[in-house]
Parts: sequence; structure tokens; C-alpha cells
Amino acid sequence: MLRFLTAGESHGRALVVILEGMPAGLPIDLDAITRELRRRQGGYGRGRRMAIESDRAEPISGIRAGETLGGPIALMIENRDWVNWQHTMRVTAEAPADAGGAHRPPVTRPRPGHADLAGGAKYRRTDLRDVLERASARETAARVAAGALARQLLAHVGVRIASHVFTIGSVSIADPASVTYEQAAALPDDSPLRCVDDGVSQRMIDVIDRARDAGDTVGGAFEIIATGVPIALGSYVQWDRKLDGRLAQAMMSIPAIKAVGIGAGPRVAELPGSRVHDEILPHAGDARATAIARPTNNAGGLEGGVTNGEDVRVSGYMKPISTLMKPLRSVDLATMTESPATIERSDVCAVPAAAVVGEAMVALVLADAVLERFGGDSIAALDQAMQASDAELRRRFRTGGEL
Ligand code: EPS
Repeated sequence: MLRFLTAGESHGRALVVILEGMPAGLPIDLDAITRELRRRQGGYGRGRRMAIESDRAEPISGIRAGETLGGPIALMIENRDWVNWQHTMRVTAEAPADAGGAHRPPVTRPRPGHADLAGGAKYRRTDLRDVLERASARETAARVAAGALARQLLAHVGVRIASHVFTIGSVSIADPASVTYEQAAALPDDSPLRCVDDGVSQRMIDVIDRARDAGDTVGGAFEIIATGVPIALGSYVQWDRKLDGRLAQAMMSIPAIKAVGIGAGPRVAELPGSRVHDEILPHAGDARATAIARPTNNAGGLEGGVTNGEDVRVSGYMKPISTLMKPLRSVDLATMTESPATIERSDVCAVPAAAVVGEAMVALVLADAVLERFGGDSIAALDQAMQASDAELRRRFRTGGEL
């Protein structure tokens, strides 16, 4: 229903995203897109590139007089750094006479952990810059712009999304599962770590400082919490319709993510069923149509690949950035001799930024699932379908009628 494609190299002219499937008639707040882009640029441990960029998405199509039209929405984010790369990143075979920036030598020493080696083999590129420019996490700016639009659709139907970082290297908060949506949402946009515990944040900063001083990098983990998610999104009837699977793929596609958890995640393997499964209790005071309460949410809002009305909780585990200032051993592919890996300007830690990208990816998947369930050529049609569904749920669950 909702799909998107991005284009752009890290040091090319711009990033572009086309988002298709947004219903017509949704008012769009362009400043909210800029705000999300700024959140992605922040976080303690980012490199010098983020001081150069001031990301802003320019709408090219699909929006008129402040509202979506139903057609593809194209957004462009200019790379400010491009002026310094015009020579290296030129489109034409020969560099124009006025091209800015130095001509950089080919990259031939792949970084362990990056796409350099495998990408060069796949696309038969000898200058690995041809790989790393597209494999760069810079591309996630375009996803965040698309995600900012998906969030506006979700906000219209009462779904809100926040994130928090719970691990940096060896430092973790005590009980990530106890962090509420409200706590995560209350984190200021310029929070250095996006961690809800100030004492732990300070220790996380120390870990990042130590890594930087050692010429090393550090990873971590974060969790996305979506609240107000309607019951019955996704389906259990076919493998590719399971919403937990779709969320996992979206999260795993974020650069450097090596594991994904839903709700209690890997901990479910260690605990007995009596401590994993979330009991189902009647709760007439609950404002939701189902009038049901779950005292715990180890399932992360998903049972059988279908939303159960609880908060959707998805965590992502990020490896350390693969550009090390004290490089690991590699091979110079030009001579096939051992040589230290390439050093590119990079970040020491980008976990807080990855959390913002995670929010965008979860927003895109949930918005897609909402449109799949309720239809959505227009906002008016979506509203009607959602109201009808709510009325039906109330009839069934509130009166104890047949299911
Ligand atoms: C990034 C931009 C990049 C890197 C980082 C993410 O900019 P540059 O390469 O010019 O410094 O800072 O990308 C990586 C660490 C990577 O390995 O791809 C961004 O906009 O997020």
C-alpha cells in the first residue's frame, strides 16, 4: 500500500525519496519533517559531517496547498558537502573546469564490517568509493524524511512513536522493558544519548569518549515504542503478512543493525511460558474498544504477527561503526598485499541517530499496515473505515457478544 524508494550518494548532489500510497487530503507539516531530520543528525559520538549538513527536505511533488494529493510525494535533501566533492563525484566522464573539491584517489583497502569488499565484488568496481557512497548511512536521511510523512498519517489515526537508547557498549539501563512511551517521548530532541536515565547517560558518554581516544568505535541498542496502535493490523495467515516479520525486516535494513527484538526479544528463550506470556484480563475502564487489559507486554504488542492493541515495541542492536581511526587489518585490492583498512571521516557512535531512523522505519511499516487494513485513497475514506471498525469492536467486546 505504502512504498518508498530512495536515491542518492553520500557525497553526491542530493538524496531523493519517493513515497507512494499516502491517502489524499492529509494536511502536511513541512517543519515536522525538518525536525525529524535534525533529530537524526544529533547524538553524542557523531562525526564532523553533521556539522556541515543542516538537512532540509524540499517537496517536489504530491503536495498542494498544504495537503497530500494521493500521488507520489517526492522529497529532495541537498548534500551541502557536495561542493567539496564535485570533482570526485562528478557525473560526467571529465570533470567540469569549475568543479569544486580535490580529486580523491581510489579507495582500494576495504574496511572490515563495511559493504566495501562484498559490494566491490558484486558490482565489479575497483574504486570502492563507488560502493561506499551508496552504502553510507547518509541514505537514512531520506528514510527519515519519508518516515516523517508516515508519522503524520499515523498521528491522524492516533498512533504516536518514540524511541530510547538502552545500551551503549558495555553500559545498559537496568530494565529497558519498564520504559514507557511517555518517558521516551519526553526525551528532548537534542538529548545526547536518547537514554531515559541521566546517570547511565553519563556512563555511556564515557564509553564513547574512551572509544574515540582509542581510535575505536562502539555500538549499542535502542527500542522503538509505538502507542495507540489499532488492534488487528497484519495477519497470521501467510509468512509475508506477519507484521512482526515486516517490522524486523524494516529494522534490519538500517545500516549496522545485526539483531532485532520484538517485545522481550531474545529473553523469551530463557524464561518459562508463565513468565513470558501476557495474561488477558477484562477491563471495562479501558478506553479502547476491546475493554481488555494486559498486565505485561512481553509480546511487544504482537501475537501471531497481528497487533493486539498494546504498545508495539521493537528493539534494534547496532554493531560499532566500521570505519576505525586505528584501522583493522585488510588487503589492498590494487596489490593484494596486507594493508590497514581505509580511513574515512566517520562517527564514533551513531546509536542515538539509528534510533531516530528506527522510528521512521517503524512508522512506514505501521502506516502501511493501517492502510492495508482500512483502505486509504483518501483521509475521509480512512476515517470512515476506522470508525466502522471501532464500532464493530465495541459491539463485540464491550457486550461480550460472539466473536
Ligand atoms: C552519515 C554521513 C556520513 C557518515 C556516516 C553517516 O558522512 P561522511 O562519510 O561524509 O562523514 O558520517 O556514515 C557512516 C558512518 C558509514 O559508515 O556509512 C549520515 O548522514 O548519517
